Amino acid sequence: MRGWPGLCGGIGLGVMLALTGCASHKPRPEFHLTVTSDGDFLAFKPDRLSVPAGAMVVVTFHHAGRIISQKHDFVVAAKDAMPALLAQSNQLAASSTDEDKSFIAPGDARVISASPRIAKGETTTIRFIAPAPGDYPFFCSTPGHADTMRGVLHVTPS
Ligand SMILES: [Cu+2]
Repeated sequence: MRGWPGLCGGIGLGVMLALTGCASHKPRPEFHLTVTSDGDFLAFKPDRLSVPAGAMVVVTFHHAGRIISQKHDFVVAAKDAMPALLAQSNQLAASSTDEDKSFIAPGDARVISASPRIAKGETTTIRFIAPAPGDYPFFCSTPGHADTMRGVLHVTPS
């Protein structure tokens, strides 16, 4: 359940929070972003995102490939964590034949949020609370993809 910040935020629907409130937290502003793969190219569109610190970020990610058979995911990582995570994803991929398995280990503290791996034509959504201001890498963990399938999440002071 990486990326789900607990029950209050996890319910996540602004409508629900508006109707029911939340006993322990103030509702956070939601910030919706849409990201796609660049068709069959190994790239994200857009590859620069900007969100305010502390916002509930909702990213809808769509695999827009029509030919490519490889899956994509959308992983947001802590600063400077991408090289180690990519090395680990290569190891996990080499030891697994499960096409659906994530190449990101569950509960990895270096990961802010990670989507499931999705096939062409599929769409997935992740939610996470924007961290402290700064630039954070996002990438696809399928081995080799992050050479070009990467971007920067710019978190601004709220
Ligand atoms: Cu990919």
